[in-house]
Amino acid sequence: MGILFTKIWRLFSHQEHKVIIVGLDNAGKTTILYQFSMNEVVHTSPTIGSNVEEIVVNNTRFLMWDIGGQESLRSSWNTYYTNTEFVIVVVDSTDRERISVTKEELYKMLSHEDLKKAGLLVFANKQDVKECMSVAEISQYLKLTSVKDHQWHIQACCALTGEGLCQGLEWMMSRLKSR
Ligand code: G3D
Ligand code: MG
Repeated sequence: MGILFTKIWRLFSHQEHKVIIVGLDNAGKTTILYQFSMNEVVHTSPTIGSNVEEIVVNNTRFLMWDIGGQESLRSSWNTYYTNTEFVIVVVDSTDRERISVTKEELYKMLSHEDLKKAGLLVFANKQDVKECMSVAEISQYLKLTSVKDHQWHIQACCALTGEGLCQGLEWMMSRLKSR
């Protein structure tokens, strides 16, 4: 009964799902957010802040926060965590030097109390660039298979063309449906 009620409530409450887009500077976060809002299926609402967009896909509303990735800003990521349902980590697949920094930030986030229930979507971005790291390489560097306490998915993409982005959204939608 409780579960049924929750499902019906969600259906009628037009609940918004909070998503944060994180990753190091230059990874492609803002480009991804911009692509999502351009490709929006139902309607576009105006940007609330300089880097927040409401994305509506098949009546499912996502509020997506694109958070600055410069070193000085990373310590404030946690102020965005409350009620976050999905964390999108954007990886610059050409940036082999800093993948270890991404890994460090990733595990710091996953251990945060406020993100205990959040799903993790990793975008391996810039797949159009020759000799970039593959999804398999990035998974291995980030040790994703050791992540047991969060649902996760890694998706190859090219934010410039939008390739792979819909598949990432579809994964998020599938997680919402399975609840
Ligand atoms: P950020 O918000 O994570 O800091 P941006 O990153 O979205 O500002 O993107 C940083 C740079 O990477 C931008 O280049 C952008 O065009 C580029 N970029 C983003 N996604 C891709 C991609 O899939 N492929 C390639 N080749 N480049 C990408 P500029 O030159 O504007 O700084
Ligand atoms: Mg940006």
